Amino acid sequence: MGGGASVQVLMVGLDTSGKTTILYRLKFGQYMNAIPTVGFNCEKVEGKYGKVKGVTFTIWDVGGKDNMRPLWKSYLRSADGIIFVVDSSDKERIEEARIELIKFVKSQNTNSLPCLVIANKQDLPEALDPSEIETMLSLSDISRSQLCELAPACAVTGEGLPEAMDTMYEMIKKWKKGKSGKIAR
Ligand code: G3D
Ligand code: MG
Repeated sequence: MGGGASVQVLMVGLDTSGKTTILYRLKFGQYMNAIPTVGFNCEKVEGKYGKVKGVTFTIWDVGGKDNMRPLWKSYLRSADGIIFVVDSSDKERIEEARIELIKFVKSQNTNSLPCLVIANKQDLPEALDPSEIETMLSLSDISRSQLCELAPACAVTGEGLPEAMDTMYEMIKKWKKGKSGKIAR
C-alpha cells in the first residue's frame, strides 16, 4: 500500500463523543456543528500530508445511542480498521465506553481488526489524560489480542487528528501484512 491506496474505517463510540465532528473536521478542514446522528454518515477523506498523502479513507460514522450499538457489527464486513471515539471529559460514562469497546472488539473475533481509540475533547479542562484513559478502558487487555493504540485529539480545532489518521493507516498496513498468507476474509 502507498499513495493511491484506499482503506475503509468504521468509526464508533458512545453518542456525543464527537464522531461526526471528527468526520466533518477531516472532510472539510473546519468545525461543523453536527446534529445527533440518526443512522450513519459516510465520507471519503483524502490524506493530505505525510505518510497518508494520497490515501483515501472511506469513513463510516455510525450512530452511538444505545439502540444503535447492536448495528455497529453490521458495518464490519468491509472495514480495514476501527476507530473508537471517547469523550475524555465524560468521566461518568467512561466505564460504559469501556464495556461497549470490549464488547465490540470481541464481537469481531475472526478478524481482529486494528483498533484506534481517539481520546477526544482534550481541549476541555476536565478532560482525563490519555494515560488515565488508557488505564480506564483497559487498553492493555485489548492489545494482547490485536493492534490497539490511543490517540489524543480535539475535533473542534482538529488537533491530533492528522497524527491519529497516520497511526490508523500504519496499523492497517501492519495488519494487512500480517494477514497475507493467512486465510482471506
Ligand atoms: P457524536 O457524533 O459522537 O454523537 P458529535 O458526537 O460529533 O455530534 O458531537 C457532540 C458534541 O460534542 C457537539 O456539541 C460537538 O460540538 C462537541 N464536540 C465534539 N468534539 C469536541 C471536542 O474535541 N471538544 C469539545 N469541546 N467539544 C467537542 P453540541 O454542543 O453541538 O452538542
Ligand atoms: Mg454523530
